[in-house]
Amino acid sequence: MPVDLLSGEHKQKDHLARNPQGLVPALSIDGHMLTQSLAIIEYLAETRPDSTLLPVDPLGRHRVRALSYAIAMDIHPTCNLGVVAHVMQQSSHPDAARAAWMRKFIGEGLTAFERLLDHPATGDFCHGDQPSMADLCLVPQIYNARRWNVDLSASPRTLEIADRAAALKPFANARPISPTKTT
Ligand SMILES: N[C@@H](CCC(=O)N[C@@H](CS)C(=O)NCC(=O)O)C(=O)O
Repeated sequence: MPVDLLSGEHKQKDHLARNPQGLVPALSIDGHMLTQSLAIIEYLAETRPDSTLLPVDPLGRHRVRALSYAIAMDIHPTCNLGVVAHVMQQSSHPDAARAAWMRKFIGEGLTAFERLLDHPATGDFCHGDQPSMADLCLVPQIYNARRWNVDLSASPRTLEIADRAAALKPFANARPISPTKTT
């Protein structure tokens, strides 16, 4: 079910019962409430082995995890709602501080990601020709980069792959309901 971050719904009792961290996502599946996106995706990969979320070979699994972590652990946490709200509080020009912060961390992170994609295993998607966990991490990060007008000119391959993935129905179904200008 959708959780409205802008109205603070994720910090309300109902959502805290789903995830005591007060963060999204939380997934109710197989009779359990699961949190932490990467852990959720790994659970899905393990319990739905026909999915292409993680490759079968150890080196491929490492690469998909490394690409995923580059976004979910290195870029995303610096641009989260609570972090950026704190940055804004420290500045006398909060909107400008937020925009500069987003451009720096998302821009630098995606420039490095483009270099990671310069690899023989990159295909139509981040790893090979099927969407994997890495594409699941990439699509929302590109969505966020565009919201903040991050200069993506150094990341053409990243953008091409993200747009290809975003056009697939499951990705389209997962788009945020109401894009708004907050973190
Ligand atoms: N490591 C967590 C991060 C979750 C997270 O930070 N989600 C964001 C939305 S993408 C959120 O709930 N932000 C609300 C806030 O920072 O208050 C995961 O991957 O699930």
